[in-house]
Amino acid sequence: MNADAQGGVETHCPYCALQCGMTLVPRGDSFEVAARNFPTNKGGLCRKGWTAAALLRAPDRLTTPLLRRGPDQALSPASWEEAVDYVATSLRSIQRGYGPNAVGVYGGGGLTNEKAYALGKFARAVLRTKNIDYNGRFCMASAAVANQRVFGIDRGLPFPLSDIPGADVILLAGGNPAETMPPLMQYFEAQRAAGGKLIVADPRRTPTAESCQLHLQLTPGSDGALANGLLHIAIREKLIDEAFIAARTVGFAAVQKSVASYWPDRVERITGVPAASLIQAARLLGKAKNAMIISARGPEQQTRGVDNVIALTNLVLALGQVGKPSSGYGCLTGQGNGQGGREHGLKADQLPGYRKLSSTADRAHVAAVWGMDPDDLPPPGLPTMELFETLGQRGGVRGLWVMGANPVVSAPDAKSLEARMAKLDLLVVCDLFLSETAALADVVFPVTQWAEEEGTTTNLEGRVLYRRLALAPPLGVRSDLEVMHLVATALGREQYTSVEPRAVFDELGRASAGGKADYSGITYAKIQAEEGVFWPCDAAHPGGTPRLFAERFATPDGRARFFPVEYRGPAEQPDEQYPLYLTTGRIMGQYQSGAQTRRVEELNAAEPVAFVEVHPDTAAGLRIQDGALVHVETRRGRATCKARYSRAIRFDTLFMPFHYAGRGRANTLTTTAVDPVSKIPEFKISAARLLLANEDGRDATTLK
Ligand SMILES: Nc1nc2c(c(=O)[nH]1)N[C@H]1C(S)=C(S)[C@@H](COP(=O)(O)OP(=O)(O)OC[C@H]3O[C@@H](n4cnc5c(=O)[nH]c(N)nc54)[C@H](O)[C@@H]3O)O[C@H]1N2
Ligand SMILES: Nc1nc2c(c(=O)[nH]1)N[C@H]1C(S)=C(S)[C@@H](COP(=O)(O)OP(=O)(O)OC[C@H]3O[C@@H](n4cnc5c(=O)[nH]c(N)nc54)[C@H](O)[C@@H]3O)O[C@H]1N2
Ligand code: SF4
Ligand SMILES: [Mo]
Repeated sequence: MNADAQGGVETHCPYCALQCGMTLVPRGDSFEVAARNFPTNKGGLCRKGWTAAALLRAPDRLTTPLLRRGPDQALSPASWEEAVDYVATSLRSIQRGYGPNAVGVYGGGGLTNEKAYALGKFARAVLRTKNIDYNGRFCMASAAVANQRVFGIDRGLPFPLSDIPGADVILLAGGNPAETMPPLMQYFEAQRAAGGKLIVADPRRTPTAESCQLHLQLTPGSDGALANGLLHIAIREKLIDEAFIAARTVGFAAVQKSVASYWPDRVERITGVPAASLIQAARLLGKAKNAMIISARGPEQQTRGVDNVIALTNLVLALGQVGKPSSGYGCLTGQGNGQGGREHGLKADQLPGYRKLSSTADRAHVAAVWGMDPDDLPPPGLPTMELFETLGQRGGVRGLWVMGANPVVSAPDAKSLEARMAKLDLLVVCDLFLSETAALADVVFPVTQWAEEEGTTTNLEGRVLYRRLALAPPLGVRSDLEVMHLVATALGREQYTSVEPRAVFDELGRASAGGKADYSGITYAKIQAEEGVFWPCDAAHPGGTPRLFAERFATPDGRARFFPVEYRGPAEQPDEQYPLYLTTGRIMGQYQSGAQTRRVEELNAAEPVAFVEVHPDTAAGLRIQDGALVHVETRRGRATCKARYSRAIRFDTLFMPFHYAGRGRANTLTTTAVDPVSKIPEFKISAARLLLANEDGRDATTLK
């Protein structure tokens, strides 16, 4: 065990992208979480962080591989040898019969950089398949594309959190950090204390919106119109920064033309936000000395996700609010290592260091580090939703390897996904628990978790952090790195794997050297000494890069790009049959698919079951009482849960958290429509109807 002088192990939370510093203090045969004064969370943790040690002693932790020995048989314990052998034989037979791309890999943004890098290499060098993607596709993909197009580089926040309090005005579009990243709120509180103003755009008056000075309660899916409308007003009122536009950007003329038709009355009609509020918001932003725009999943998880973010970057660029302290556009990355995961090879089109699979030079660089012929590297693969479409289909993926995700709960139209998964020849899941996805698998490998291994994560600021090994894993459990090594060995390609996180990190440094996300100057020791290192960090910039874009953008000519964006509504609009908007998202007490937090007693006691948030006036019209059992229906299917009254939501909108499985699963309802470029699904908007569950006699009174 690695313990510091106080008898505790300094590490980071296993959950979200804030990656709060915490100390694990031994207590009996387990640990207790203690606060730690790390520069990001400054001693703060949310309820999930405080209770995270419960994960380490969860009673139903998997400790032996599980194998389904026949199609109609249940999963039952197997030895590591038998399970590895089964997987290798099955992978070989699938690839022999249907080609290398008939095996797919689906990773997770919770995996450390080391594991994410190793998984990308496992897919491309060991399995030689092009088909690898990850759950960040559901999360960060729209902002990632927009950031790359506009600024030439995708780092969630191009500035440190410590920049937030210095901003005079911040527009937070579709984020609810008071529930999703509570310790982050101290930065907004400091901003307010310094006289700053916060504007929140959200269809719900969330706890975050409660703390703001101006709440724009927009119609779901209308973000593009809102941002265009604000720019229209800023131009009309001469609040834009002509000098900045001329010196540091290209393409403004076309954008100016395109927003000409977004006059306030029209935008009020589209967004439902009063014209006076639009004008107030534009003036606040336009007159601020320093202004910031931050987005989260609200505008991003839409079929216009990329356009929505670009409309926001158009606004921030036109105001000249980029490239100086306490200004700029940033996106709040979600998962613990959502940032690092997409940098180091989990994405269908990317190699480590943000290199591109489509670039000959990039392929040559990475192939040299991996010791293979660049021609043997597969081409870019299918993004998640396209990959999921092909599962078990003719010419599609017949064997799927899932590491660090639970798509049966978290993917849209989850019932259809389950049906396709059942047609696979092989489903392998590596997890800590028998998640809903693992329960469908042919083989489940039990793996180590955060505090049982060392490794790095990259937080929402692009700060690379070190997680220490705190305790030995339960007997029978292996690390993700070991699992990949065992299977690679059985396939005769063990040379492409390593079980040692430090060795993997060193190699990642070499593979990323010279790339956009350059980690070559980062070591575990340096991270510990400096409380995290901001990438890019190479020999020439040993101190890392806390703030990007001071002198130039990462585009070839150093200028940021404007792109005209036309508002188009969501893929599915409410109609007579399905008259309400259904939006989905998060609540404080559960994390993601709930695979982890539903196993933490204290969290589950606080938020045990699924619910749908509905305005009491809307509910009254449907004769639905607060707490009644209701059906929420969309064109995909039906979920059953409790109605929860809330005056904080629009009359025309329902909200469901997506953390629950079974009958209350929100993703039974969501649409598979995706953004044409980022391929993110439209989790934030489906057309839905609400009805009392006992009206049709098909309901039950118990909820799963
Ligand atoms: N407690 C908890 N915290 C988490 C997580 C968790 O599961 N639980 N997950 C982590 C992860 S991976 C992520 S990605 C982050 C996500 O963090 P957030 O983005 O803050 O969370 P969400 O609840 O998905 O969505 C934010 C808000 O978008 C609003 N919204 C819905 N539709 C629209 C729309 O059309 N336009 C706009 N502007 N807003 C809209 C919702 O009402 C919601 O309040 O949270 C991280 N932190
Ligand atoms: N309707 C709706 N759906 C959504 C969203 C939404 O807003 N609305 N948001 C989307 C977003 S932003 C995200 S990020 C996704 C998240 O969706 P998922 O990634 O599917 O959700 P998680 O619960 O984080 O799944 C992680 C799994 O990995 C396991 N695990 C944890 N640590 C490790 C490890 O070190 N190794 C391995 N092998 N396994 C590990 C956990 O036990 C868990 O089963 O959901 C998306 N789905
Ligand atoms: S905010 Fe995120 S990182 Fe911090 S304690 Fe909560 S879940 Fe963990
Ligand atoms: Mo996410």
